[in-house]
Amino acid sequence: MLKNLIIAVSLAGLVAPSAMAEKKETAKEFVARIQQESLELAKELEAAYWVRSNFITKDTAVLAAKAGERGLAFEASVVEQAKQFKDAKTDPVTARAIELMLRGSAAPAPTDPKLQAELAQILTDMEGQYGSGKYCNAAGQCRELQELEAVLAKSRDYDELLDVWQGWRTVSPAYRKTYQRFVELGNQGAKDSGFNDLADAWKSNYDMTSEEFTEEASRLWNQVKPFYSELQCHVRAKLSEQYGENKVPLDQPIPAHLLGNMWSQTWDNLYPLMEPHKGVASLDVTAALKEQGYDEKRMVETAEGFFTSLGLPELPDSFYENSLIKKPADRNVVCHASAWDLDNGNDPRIKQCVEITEEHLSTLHHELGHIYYYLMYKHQQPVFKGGAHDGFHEAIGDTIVLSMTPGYLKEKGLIEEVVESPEATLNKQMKLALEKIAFLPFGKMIDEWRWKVFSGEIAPQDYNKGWWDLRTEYQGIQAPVERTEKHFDAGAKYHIPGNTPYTRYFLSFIMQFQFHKSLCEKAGVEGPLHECSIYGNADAGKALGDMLALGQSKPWPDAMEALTGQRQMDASAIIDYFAPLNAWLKEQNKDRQCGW
Ligand code: X8Z
Ligand code: ZN
Repeated sequence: MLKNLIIAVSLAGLVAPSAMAEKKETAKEFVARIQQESLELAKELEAAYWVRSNFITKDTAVLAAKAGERGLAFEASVVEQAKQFKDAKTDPVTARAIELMLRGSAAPAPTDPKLQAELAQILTDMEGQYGSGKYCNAAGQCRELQELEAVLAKSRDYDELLDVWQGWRTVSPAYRKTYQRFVELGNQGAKDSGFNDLADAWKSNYDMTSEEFTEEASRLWNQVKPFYSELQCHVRAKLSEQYGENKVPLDQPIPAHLLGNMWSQTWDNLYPLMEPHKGVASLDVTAALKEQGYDEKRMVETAEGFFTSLGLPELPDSFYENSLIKKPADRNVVCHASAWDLDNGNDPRIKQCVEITEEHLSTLHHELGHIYYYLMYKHQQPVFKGGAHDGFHEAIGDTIVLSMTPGYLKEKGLIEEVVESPEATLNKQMKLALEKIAFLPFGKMIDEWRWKVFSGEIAPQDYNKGWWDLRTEYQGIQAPVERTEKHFDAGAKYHIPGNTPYTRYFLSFIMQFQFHKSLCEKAGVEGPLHECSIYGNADAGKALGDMLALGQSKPWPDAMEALTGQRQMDASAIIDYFAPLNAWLKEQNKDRQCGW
């Protein structure tokens, strides 16, 4: 999350007048100087942001905004300087470093110092408002996001769900205007850094042109769309049985509050309603974690244990000392899980308000995926510290989770028995598809919305309409009650006020199946992919570690090739993985009218 800001900032450097005055600096000297300066600045920024996210108060807002301002000033100055080396004749490593310095960050710095200050302030405020958001209902009961999410996950009471769904969306209208200003400032920063707009800047991070990237993302979406439509059709039919056809009509998009998740982004909480073969091979890991008295630390250690089983290093002691893994009772923190690369790779940390559930265990693996990337590219120079692209960074931990098969869970004592039968396979696939396939259109549409907002195609007065149009187009869902331009429903999702680009997750969800497939091949595991676990396999661990160690020193197709032998992102691995479920869904849907 913050990683990007830090990396963006760590690429930045103050103009050093002494270095400029005398003989002209070479490109290589320039890169070395900037990286040195960036390490100094990074220390200050990391400290300010970490403390801010751990204690949301008026005072930490001052510190974080000030630090952010310094970061943006730094970044603007580096971009300005790096431009003169853009086409310099130099060695390939230096050329790559310069190219990376000229890429767009999540919020590129405007050159005007006043605007830098305003942008830093806005980003701090929006994230703080999200992080401290609460919904108090008519009875005066106030709840935070995680409590509201728990209701969405468990309740099947239409009205209770609706209350909570609407309730969380009372927080975001407060920063709708702020977001509008952010768009102006972000676009200004993008223009000052040499891009058409902020969308163009975001799309500059993939070793291809912006246009090519837009095409590439659409191509991948079109690969998976037919499968998603089958899943949506089946889930709608089941929800219609549950809530009645008047509440869930069979020819309309699904009401968004019934999908078990605050943003309808993953639907695995609906598994009990969707289980194809009732009672076959229980997969209730949450119950086992609770029964066995897991606490937050043991949850983290369990995740670490998977990585070390692959021959990757143990986490440093400082990781456990400095991370935040338990929600503090008495203060506001940004609970949205994140991984941080502090002190130049020497003090990695996570921040997650861990709950003892299977979902949180998966998220912990996700976060440790980021941490292991940090550890493995620690030796790289700062400018090369980053994922091959941001989707790679997001995919590592999730790839590991794909190896948490019933066989693995049994070994860990988290399920009682491994049942091998076509029925058991379908159950397992349904549960995973409700997470992984349901997510794909959501992963795609978030930035579809932002790209249009940044380009002006969605005007400020249409933010909410534009949002729901895309929600319906991509996901086949709809708002359960009338929404107006007083609302700001996009802003109810962390990554909007947190300003984290989102296409990375869409790409990650596709690539993690490619990675899983290749790692299973390296591990020499035979049989279907959905039964493969690389747990304990050093060959797979070595292949993974080698790719991570590249950081972003090479264009991403090189990293992809190193691990998978392919130079492209490709959805055939995810489609093949789910072949049994896909066939079953088609059969279930054969007499239904699918589509919305
Ligand atoms: O934000 C995250 C991670 C941190 S990078 C917890 N994820 C996305 C989300 O929660 O919306 C992971 C999957 C999608
Ligand atoms: Zn992540």
